[in-house]
Amino acid sequence: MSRINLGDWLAKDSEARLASVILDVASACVEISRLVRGGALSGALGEAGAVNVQGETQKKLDVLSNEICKARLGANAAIAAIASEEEDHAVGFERPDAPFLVAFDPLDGSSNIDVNVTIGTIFSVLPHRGGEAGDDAFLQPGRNQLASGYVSYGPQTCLMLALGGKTLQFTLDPATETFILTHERIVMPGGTPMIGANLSNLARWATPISEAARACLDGGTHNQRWVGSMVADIHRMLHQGGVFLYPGQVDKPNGKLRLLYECNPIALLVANAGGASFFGARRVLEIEPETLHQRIGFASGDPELLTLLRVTA
Ligand code: AHM
Ligand code: MG
Repeated sequence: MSRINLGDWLAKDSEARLASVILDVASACVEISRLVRGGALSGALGEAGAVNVQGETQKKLDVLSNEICKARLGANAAIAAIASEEEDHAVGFERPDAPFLVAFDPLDGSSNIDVNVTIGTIFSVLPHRGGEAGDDAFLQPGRNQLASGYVSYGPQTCLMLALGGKTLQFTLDPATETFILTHERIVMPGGTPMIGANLSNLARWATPISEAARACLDGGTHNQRWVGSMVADIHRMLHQGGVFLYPGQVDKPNGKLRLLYECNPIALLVANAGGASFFGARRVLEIEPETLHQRIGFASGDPELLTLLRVTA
């Protein structure tokens, strides 16, 4: 089998500077994957002793992953600024003419770090229109994304990439630490009766969706899966179908997940694979963001199952 690595694949038909951004994200993720693989031996487990802007206790791996991404992307002259779940504000690099902004969650699924369960890095590449690249520069709808994706650190380390209307998968070859193309086009299978959701929240979801989900699950027609790392739950869904739900709830009307660096990048991957993503009646990729760390309720996946679950009602 002939093997195509990420660099060669991007060199074929991507703009060179955008390709360099994706390659730098990928190489930051290779570095993070080494820490993840080493676990306690890397000294990367446990709490960092700090709290981020969202009021969440940071793990050591959250902080280390953020530093790795920031250093790697800050060295790329095509990037004007980055925004991270772990930074209060956008971090600009004083390059007003650089064409790209990158928003990321350096380590998604933090609650799974210390228990050896799949975690990931999520990223979104946006255009930079010139001038100062502060928080406001990132407040663009997800449809503007030039590329997005995630790397999941699981039994295999996989890069899912949304680019040029397609969702592709690359798998990290542990021997050479290069990402090799393994799935040229991901298409979500339809008709899978699978709901990915934290059902301990179901009683607090809005009525139409909670009733519809309860009917599916109590009726025995649908199955439920929940890893608790969005990258892992989405990875299952992209390959096997179904839906992923983290909707708004009575006590959290805007849900938990962040629009700019969690939901938008996933929504583009899912759209390219034939799915759809909503926050209530709004299509996620059309939402005009108001703040950098804005949260939204998120329902994503097989359009028919989303309709059955009345996510837009
Ligand atoms: P994080 O970025 O702090 O890790 O939070 C996001 C994660 C998602 O990966 C996952 O879908 C969700 O939080 C799980 O939340 P819960 O623990 O409420 O099930
Ligand atoms: Mg996250």
